[in-house]
Amino acid sequence: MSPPRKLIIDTDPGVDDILSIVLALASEEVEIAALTLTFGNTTLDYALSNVLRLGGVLKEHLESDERPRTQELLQRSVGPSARKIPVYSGATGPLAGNAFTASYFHGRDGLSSVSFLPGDPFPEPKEDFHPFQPVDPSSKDACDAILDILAAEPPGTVYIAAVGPLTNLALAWQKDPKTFAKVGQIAVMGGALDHAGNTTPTSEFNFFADPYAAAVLLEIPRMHPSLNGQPLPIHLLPLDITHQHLVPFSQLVKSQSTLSSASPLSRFVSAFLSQPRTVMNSFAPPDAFDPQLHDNFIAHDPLAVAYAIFGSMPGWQTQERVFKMEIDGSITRGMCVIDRRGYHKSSAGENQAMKDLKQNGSIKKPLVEQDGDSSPFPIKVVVASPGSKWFADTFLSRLTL
Ligand SMILES: [Ca+2]
Repeated sequence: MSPPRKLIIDTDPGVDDILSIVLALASEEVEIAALTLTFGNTTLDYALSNVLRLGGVLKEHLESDERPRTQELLQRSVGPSARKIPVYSGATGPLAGNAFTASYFHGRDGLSSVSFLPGDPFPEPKEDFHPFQPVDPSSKDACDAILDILAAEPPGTVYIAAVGPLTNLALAWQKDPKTFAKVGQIAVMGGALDHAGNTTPTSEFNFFADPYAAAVLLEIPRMHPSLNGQPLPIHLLPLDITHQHLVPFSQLVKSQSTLSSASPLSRFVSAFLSQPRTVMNSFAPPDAFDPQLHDNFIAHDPLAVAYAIFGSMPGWQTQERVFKMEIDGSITRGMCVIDRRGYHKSSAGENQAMKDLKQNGSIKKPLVEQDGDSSPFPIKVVVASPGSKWFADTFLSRLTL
């Protein structure tokens, strides 16, 4: 087997983030080069605390769970001789505009308030943070960590799974586009193209949280001098594909009667999925709750990380799409605006009213202006996976709950 691919996970943990980190830790196909943290589902301090809590749980899980499968999957990345994974803190808010979190869905701490449970059953480890090593942001922050890793490795070898707002990545691109362009692939969980939003009627959370950063990365002009005519290798996984990848909550969450005999990781996951499960269940029509239809975890971030791990497997398909980011619309912030009029070039369909608006200064995007030709690259969008059953089976078998 070839050596594991280096993977940076840029993340705002967050319940589905934590599950996606476990998936990567249990996958010998990749080596997590770093976790880079951003605001998003929660604030940055809770994001870091949640990762450290996961570290404590995984250490206990590996020590107490004697199943060969657990040892086989986790010893390499979590065991005592494993290299510690550096955790860098990054953006505390978007490139511009107001900061929002998703506490309504993920809880006050981003993990269904597990930090506030009586007796603190999943504490931050006091010492020996296996498998994670937090780095003081005053010595190196997430943006510089991303650039340093890319600078140190051969071009095209480092992949990034971006499962939070894109702020850290946009800052890294703006700071040093030439180094950033060495990235092998960026699997981005974000956006909604032909699917409804999940935060507003039009917008998915990560793009809503920092539409400016999304615009910076997704609207890079094709003639940017650092790109040598090639697009950044962004592969977008919007809600259109993540909503096709569900895992029944009953497979992730232990019932009350089996909880006491469950593994440490299973108890942790059961605790932090409580709020998202309640919220998801509440979306069902009051008189027609059907567990098969309504009691499912939507695996947004785990699917993006699965793509970073297994993306060369047969069954994945991509399609190029062209769209523009709405950055500050009063009701459409973070929307992926697709020209559905059938024109081939985004500018070809502009009418005189749009041109007048641009000329008189009513339309301006100072934060996303880039050098070079203004027409953006089409974005590669993931439209099919090896199957929702393949995904759920793989995900569950690697979680070792
Ligand atoms: Ca996330």
